[in-house]
Amino acid sequence: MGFETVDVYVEDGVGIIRLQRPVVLNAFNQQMGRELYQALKIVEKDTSVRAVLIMGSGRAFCAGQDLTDASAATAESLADAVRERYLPIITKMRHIRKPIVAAVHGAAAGAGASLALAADLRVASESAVFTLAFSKIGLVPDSGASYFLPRLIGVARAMELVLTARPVKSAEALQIGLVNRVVPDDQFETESLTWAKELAKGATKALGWSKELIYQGSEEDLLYILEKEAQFQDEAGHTSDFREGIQAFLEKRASSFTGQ
Ligand code: T3D
Repeated sequence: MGFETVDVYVEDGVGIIRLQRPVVLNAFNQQMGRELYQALKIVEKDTSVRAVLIMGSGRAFCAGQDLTDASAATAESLADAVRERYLPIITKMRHIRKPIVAAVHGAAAGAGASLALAADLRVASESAVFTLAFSKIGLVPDSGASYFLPRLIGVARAMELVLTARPVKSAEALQIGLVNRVVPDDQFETESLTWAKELAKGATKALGWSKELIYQGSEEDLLYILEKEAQFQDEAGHTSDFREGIQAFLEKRASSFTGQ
């Protein structure tokens, strides 16, 4: 695809988005923010894409805001930068009805950590390090970090990581629920892609609705969610993947889902 700071391509049903500013550990400048958002729109619309994998290039996932860009910013422009650059990306990730995996190797710092937190699932390489780096430069968590972090790891842990900006290695990240899986460095790319490809073979519509239910389930009241579950179950019950799932069960074989 014709982007400079982000690669986007499809492999076996997986829309792979790779951040491409390795010299600065894939730190976000304006262009990368814009191009990442466009890449997300592409994988959302492409019906051949049934799962999304976001990863970095070079030796890191993403070092957050490009601090050479931010140095001249005023408080007012920081507000604009956060609203205009990060808000569309984070909300788009939340609303894409396909599973999104963040594959984190090396550093995930500041808004780079937030980007990983906004994904539905996280796989980390053994040497990955997460840093809620905001307070180190006198800023507050943004790009959804203050929303995602306490929901994933609890308020006390989130508070510590934000107030101290202590780097968290992948073993601890797994133990506290910051990531779902940790894989050896030399298998990182293969394992991440394999997981995304497995997700891409799922009953895509049901997975998309499930994603929405799980997120709303952590925010809305029970009655609202019971009704929403009923509505989505009705829609899921009309998909060919549901018919295939039942047929496969009856025939004692693995399902072959098409995403329809
Ligand atoms: O303006 C707004 O929109 C406000 C929003 C802010 C949201 C945020 O994300 S705030 C947090 C910003 N990020 C950081 O504070 C992290 C800064 N980076 C680091 O602390 C370290 O680089 C790491 C811990 C991530 C990795 O350390 P290390 O030792 O592995 O690598 P390094 O040598 O520090 O970095 C390699 C190069 O990348 C280096 O350039 P050089 O010396 O080789 O020319 C370094 O300057 C550059 N780099 C790393 N992070 C950034 C960066 N350049 C620009 N911006 C960065 N964030």
